[in-house]
Order: sequence, then structure tokens, then C-alpha cells
Amino acid sequence: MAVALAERLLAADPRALARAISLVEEARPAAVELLQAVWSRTGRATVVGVTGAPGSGKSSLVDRLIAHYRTAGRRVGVVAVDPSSAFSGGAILGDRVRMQEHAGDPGVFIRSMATRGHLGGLARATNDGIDLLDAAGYDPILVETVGVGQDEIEVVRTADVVAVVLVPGMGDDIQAIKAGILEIADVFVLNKADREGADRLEADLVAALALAPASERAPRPPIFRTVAVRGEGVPELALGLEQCLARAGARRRGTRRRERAAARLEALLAEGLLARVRERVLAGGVLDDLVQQIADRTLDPYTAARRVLERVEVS
Ligand SMILES: Nc1nc2c(ncn2[C@@H]2O[C@H](COP(=O)(O)OP(=O)(O)O)[C@@H](O)[C@H]2O)c(=O)[nH]1
Ligand SMILES: [Mg+2]
Repeated sequence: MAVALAERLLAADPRALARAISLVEEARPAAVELLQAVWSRTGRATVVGVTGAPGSGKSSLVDRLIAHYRTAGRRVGVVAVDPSSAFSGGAILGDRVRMQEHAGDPGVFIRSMATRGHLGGLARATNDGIDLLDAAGYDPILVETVGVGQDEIEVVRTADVVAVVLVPGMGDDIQAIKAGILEIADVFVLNKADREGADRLEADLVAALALAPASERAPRPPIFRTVAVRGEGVPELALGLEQCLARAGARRRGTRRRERAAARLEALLAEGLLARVRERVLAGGVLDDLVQQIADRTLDPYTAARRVLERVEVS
């Protein structure tokens, strides 16, 4: 079954792709076979991460970027991990109209994923989804995530290039969004530049970035102003993303890909080892006993963990 599906996927059959991503989301055993079968055909696409607060205009930007890449003749894949994503069929009329624009285009594949409820985690489902789109020949692959929460940041952190979207008047305080998200930006997008406060936001951002001195290896991220709903500034942004990729070069691409590979392998190992420990050491009430002792304070958690680990034979 997986082989036939893999063949259809590699031939860029959109129905096979949709099916494959569902298998991945549901963490079905067939998904593993499928990924194994197509793995050697992945790693070709450029992955562009777009992240920012809900409502900052990520989907609107992604929509305009799709149009930009389509004009250049590229086949575009989108994975949107955002509960408020326009691509999940948001109720706003404008969103539906935008979606329809690309709906009939075989050169565009858009998939939205829920932020919760993935067995094995959101990061795994998203990374697997990216690989499937990659195997099907979509390039670039745009990944939209809300820049809130560790899971969501983890998902885009290792994209080949990361755009962080900010909007004027967002709590009027750059500090509020500083944690974790400023650090992962290769490029900043000040969207909704048609609104008041864009100058102030840019000044605040520049001040915040000045605190972390730019080195040659990590230049200060460029800042682009956009009005996504009108497409203003989007060609400049797309060019900025290209330049960033070109400037960073093969070395950073290699580093990011190794980071992504390491994170994926470690996540699978952690999951697999825990399952093994549960099965081989903690079954038959052993886990409950240990938990009770820790809760009763007759055993400390460190000693408990050490005892369990001593009984695990890894190799
Ligand atoms: N005024 C203005 N509104 C925008 C702009 N970009 C997006 N919006 C609106 O902001 C809302 C949220 O946009 P959306 O793309 O769904 O944001 P997301 O949640 O980050 O994906 C929608 O109503 C958009 O029409 C912009 O540049 N200017
Ligand atoms: Mg969205």
C-alpha cells in the first residue's frame, strides 16, 4: 500500500499527498513506511518559515508570496500551523476569496494543520508534512506558524530562512514578543504598515536588535515593510528572502538541516526509549509504585529515575 502511495506522491498526485499528510498527522504505521520510501527524494526544497502573532497577517503574506513564486513558475507548497489560518477556511469573506484564487491551481498545494492533537507532536507532523511536499516536488515550501509557544517556534526555527512578522501597536511593547521569537528571525516583516505606529515599531525593533551586536556570521536581520492585503512590499520581501538565502550560503543551510535532523532523531529516540522503558521496566504496576513513593516523599525522583535507567539495557 505504502509503495503505491509513494509512487503517486512522487508523481505529485495531490490526492495522494493529502492522504499521505493525513497518515502522518494520525501517526499511522503506514506513514513511517511512506516516509522511508520517499526519503531519498527529499531535501531539495527551500523551506521558508513565516511566523508571528495570530492576526499579524501571515496568511495574507503567504498568499501574496504564493502568487509571487507562481509568477516565477515555481510549484509552491504551504503548511499552515495556525488555528486562525486563512487557509483552514476562515469565516472572513476576504480569506475565502483569497483561498479560491489558488484553489484550482495544480502548482499550489496548501495544507493546514491543527496546532493540537498530533500523536508524537506537532513538530513531527509538520516536519513529515514538509518532507512529503518536498518529495512531491514542491519548492519552495512555506511554513506558517503562530510564533507563540515552544512547539510552534521549534517548527520554524530550522527552516532555511525565517521571516518574523510584527505589526504596529502590538501591545506597544517589543519586550512582549522578545522571548524566543526575535532570535530566530533572519528577516523581519513589519506588516500592516498602512496603520499608525509603523515608525515607532521599527524604532523599537532596531533598538532591541542593537542590544545583540551583529557579527559577520550573523548579520542583523533586514526589516521589510509590507501591506499584505494590497501586496505592497511583497516583491521586496521575496527578494530579501532570496538574498538572505544566498548570503547565508550552503554552510548555514547545512547547519540548519543538521539541527533539524538532530531534533527529529532525538525526538524519535526519546519517544521510542520511553515506550520501551514503560514496557520492559515499568509494566505491572512498577510505574505506579514509584510515582506513589515519590508523591509520599519516601523516594526522591532522581533516585527513582536512576533505578529505572539502571535496569534499561539500551544495546
Ligand atoms: N490593514 C491591514 N490589514 C491586514 C494586512 N495584512 C493582513 N491584514 C488583515 O489582518 C487580518 C488577519 O490576517 P491573516 O493573514 O489571517 O493573519 P494571520 O493570523 O497572521 O495568518 C485579516 O483580516 C487581514 O485582512 C495589512 O497589511 N494591513
Ligand atoms: Mg494565518
